[in-house]
Amino acid sequence: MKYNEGKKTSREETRKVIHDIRKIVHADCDAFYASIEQRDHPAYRGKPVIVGGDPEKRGVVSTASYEARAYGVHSAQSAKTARRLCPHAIFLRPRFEIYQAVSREILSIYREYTSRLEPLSLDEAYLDVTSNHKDMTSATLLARELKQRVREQTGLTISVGVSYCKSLAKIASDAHKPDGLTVITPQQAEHFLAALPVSTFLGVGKVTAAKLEAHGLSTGADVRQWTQDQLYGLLGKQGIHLYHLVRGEDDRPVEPERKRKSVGKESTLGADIGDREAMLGILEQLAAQVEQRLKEGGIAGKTITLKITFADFEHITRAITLTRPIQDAQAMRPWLRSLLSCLDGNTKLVRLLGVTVSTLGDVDTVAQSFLSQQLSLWEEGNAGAPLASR
Ligand code: TTP
Ligand code: MG
Repeated sequence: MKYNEGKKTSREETRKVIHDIRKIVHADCDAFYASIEQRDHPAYRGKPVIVGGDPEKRGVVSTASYEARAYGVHSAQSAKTARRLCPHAIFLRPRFEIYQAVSREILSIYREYTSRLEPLSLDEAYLDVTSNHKDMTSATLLARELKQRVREQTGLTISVGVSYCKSLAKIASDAHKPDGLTVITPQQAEHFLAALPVSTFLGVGKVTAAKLEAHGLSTGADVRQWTQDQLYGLLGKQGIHLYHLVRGEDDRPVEPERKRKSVGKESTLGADIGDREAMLGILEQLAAQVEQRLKEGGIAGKTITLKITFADFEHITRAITLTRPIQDAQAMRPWLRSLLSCLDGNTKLVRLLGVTVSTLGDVDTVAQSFLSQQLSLWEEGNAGAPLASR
């Protein structure tokens, strides 16, 4: 008997099954930097707040509170224009470290629900909650709970979209900002997509939108009138993507962050240094930050790379691959000390240091492979071997 005989599984059928089973959430913080500033400075609440560069020095707006947006202020606008539009706004420089810390806090709330989590930026992420750690069958209730948890723990509001694919979940989270919760079911998708302007669709920037509009295609419904061949003729491969997107067909999986290849942290030192112990102290701080990010991602790595940039901007990297993956900064310490010995006999001052961990694996997988006696898989490394230059 031939494989699949009598059981045709076309691409269309596969898609339909995916529609039926996937539950994708897209979560996006509202006016992220500005909301954090309003949270931390009660006097700014309810007022127009603009976070970004200096209006006197050709600065650019990073973001604006919704109160400032009412005056036409928006991201990527020149700060000077923003000040003209809203002269009484409170202008603030960004505090990136605070925003990063809040982002980590929010991601760890999301991680309580699913490990299939794909952060897109500091304030935006996809979650595949088809199956989830809380065994919740309603993605809508899950989304409501997420919003509540984020608000209680961080004092911020998020807008959440729920659907069966990434592009619709993202469109949904944008539909009722701020503090929105929008669900688009497979049945509602066609109606929802029909009314959308073409510029809403993934990959349609200003140039493509202008091309489409020149042919009378301004909405999803208009684009649906065209065949694949016609759209291909106009936009090439992108036309094929658009053909599927306007039909709500998007199979892209949520790519968990553990698929990343490395986790690293580097720091340009306040002053160039030559003292080995001082360097080790800085490397330990960097390793602690790497440890935190590895732990957040539930990953560990076998290769440790040290990066050094000298005062004359020459830079070198030295790496070592261990037999087992590690996650703890403390465990990295002796290896970092050993890697630093590449400086023996070198008198040049150092201006930048970095630590990267790569050859990553899932901590669960690592644990399981130990349990199932498959240690040999991890024994291919060359711990103790001469340092490899890269
Ligand atoms: P966004 O999510 O695009 O914007 P936002 O969170 O400020 O507002 P909302 O989602 O409610 O529309 O970006 C997240 C943060 O990224 C934003 O707070 C500041 C930063 N950012 C920039 O620095 N420059 C930019 O051009 C954009 C778009 C964002
Ligand atoms: Mg946002």
